[in-house]
Amino acid sequence: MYNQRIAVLFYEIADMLTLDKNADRKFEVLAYRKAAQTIESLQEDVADLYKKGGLAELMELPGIGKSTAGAIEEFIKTGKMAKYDDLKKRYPIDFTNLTKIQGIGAKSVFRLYESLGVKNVADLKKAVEKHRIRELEGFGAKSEEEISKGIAQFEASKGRMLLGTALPEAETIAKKLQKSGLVEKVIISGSTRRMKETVGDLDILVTAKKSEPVMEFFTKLPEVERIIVAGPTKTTVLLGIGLTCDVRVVEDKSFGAALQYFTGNKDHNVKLREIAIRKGYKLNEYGLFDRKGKSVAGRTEEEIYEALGMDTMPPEMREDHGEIDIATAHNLPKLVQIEDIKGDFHVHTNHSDGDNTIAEMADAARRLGRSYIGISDHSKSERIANGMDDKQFAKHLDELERFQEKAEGIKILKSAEIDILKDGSLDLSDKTMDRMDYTLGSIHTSLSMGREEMTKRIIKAFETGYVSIWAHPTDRLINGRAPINVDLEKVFESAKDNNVVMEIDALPERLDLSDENIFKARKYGLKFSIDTDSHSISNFELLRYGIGTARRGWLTKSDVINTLGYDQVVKFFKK
Ligand code: DGT
Ligand code: CA
Ligand code: CA
Ligand code: ZN
Repeated sequence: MYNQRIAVLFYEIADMLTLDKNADRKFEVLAYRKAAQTIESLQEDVADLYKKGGLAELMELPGIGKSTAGAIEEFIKTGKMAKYDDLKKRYPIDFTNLTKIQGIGAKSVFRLYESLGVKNVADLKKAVEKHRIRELEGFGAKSEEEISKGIAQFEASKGRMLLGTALPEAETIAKKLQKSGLVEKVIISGSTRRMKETVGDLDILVTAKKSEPVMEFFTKLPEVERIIVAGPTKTTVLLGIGLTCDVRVVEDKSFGAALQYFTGNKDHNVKLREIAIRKGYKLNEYGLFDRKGKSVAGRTEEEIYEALGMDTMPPEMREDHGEIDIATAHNLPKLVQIEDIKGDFHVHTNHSDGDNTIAEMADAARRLGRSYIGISDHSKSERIANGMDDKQFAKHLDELERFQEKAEGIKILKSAEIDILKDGSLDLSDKTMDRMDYTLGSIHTSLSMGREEMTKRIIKAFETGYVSIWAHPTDRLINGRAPINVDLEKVFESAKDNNVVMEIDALPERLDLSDENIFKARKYGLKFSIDTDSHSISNFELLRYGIGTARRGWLTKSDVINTLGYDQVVKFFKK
């Protein structure tokens, strides 16, 4: 899939354009950034769209204009983008990685380049170590420290890619293998199948009569940058998106065993193997064997788990968090599924920082089978997101009410994403909030506040009684920004007392609450909402990442309020 590679180039073009001091290229910068966002969140391969309808089809996408569509076409046809190459010659800087470091934006990259010659993360690290950054105007010791922390975080996360990038790529490759006619079964295993928020490498399993032609076909795919190890049963390549991918060809009679082996995380597998040994078996990726070496199971995963005396747990649970015990007791929970979801509580429109109108968002949600959405545009403190004040909200809510009356096939709930201010108060008046069906409370500013103060701030907001859902709770960005420092246990307790629902924001870079935190929050008996935080019509598709995360936290249908019908939801929030 080309999407991620194109998005990265567009982001860099935008960054490089900001550095052009001879001309005002603000609009061009915006155009490339917008286009990058669109391509990045697109679930369909842009090459497929292009094949379908050429440039015109590309220009149908939100934020894609003539020049960005042209650049996409050029990249699909030639694997190059002249505009990028030209700019790169002028600015030989590793923007992609430098801007991943917390505290560093495009502007500071340029300043660091001009004044200290910093071209990449290694240069930056040296500059920090020599304390060169604190001497720079506008930086100071504090930002040097922050950058130093950012570098450490960057290094710790290196090499792991967002599930939202890895999964569509894996699916594209799996689909192409399937279509080749050279394979029988194809399945994505490993952490991707477990829906882990980041993925170290892709693991694809296939069954085939002959393995050589499969590997030949696989290594020649346009997604592949170079071969790392080519073997008849296992081939490893580096993909153009910067992730490695293993393809293994297995025999049909071992398919289940291989799938089990390459799905469960290591600890889950180790435990399972111990249980097999206790039962007098041997378990490996080829099957489950008795003492004489005779195969007892192997064709399917279910066969293997059953022979070991347990039910088969969903892949998302296979992390050795106690799932083996409850599967043995035949007590597995029935996890929430995407089909259970009836609505979305976190949706932005062009009334704040979304791309689309209320009607367009409602229509897109309806087409995906949602029966209601809550429109939750930003409050005034979010100036960069065009947040609205009380007066503007009064008009906005009027408009939502008018829309509510005429909307067909979908119900609209009135809401807002309201900033929880530094002191724990909320960014809109009670009168404005009283008109809403429910509210989202979010932290967007003063993120580096100390633990105690932050905990108090959030609890104070909950105690106003005006926060229905705590949106993207820890405000982390995976591989980008650390979570806020907060005593979650205390906050969960307060949420329980004040009937605050915990959000699972489905955006792949957020997935917040995380699987781990959901696991903790669940023990307080809290309710959850799985929301897409959609800023454009294509974002609704990202729901599956929120579902995967919820399932990794073992949530069931009754834990999740989006599984309620519209009438039940209205009743729920009235309480
Ligand atoms: P990743 O790639 O770091 O995101 O995580 P995984 O879980 O995909 O790990 P990976 O690719 O190293 O291995 C794929 C699967 O193979 C993994 O889910 C569990 C299994 N596996 C890997 N190493 C071992 C091992 O040493 N023993 C056992 N029993 N299983 C292993
Ligand atoms: Ca893997
Ligand atoms: Ca692997
Ligand atoms: Zn937000």
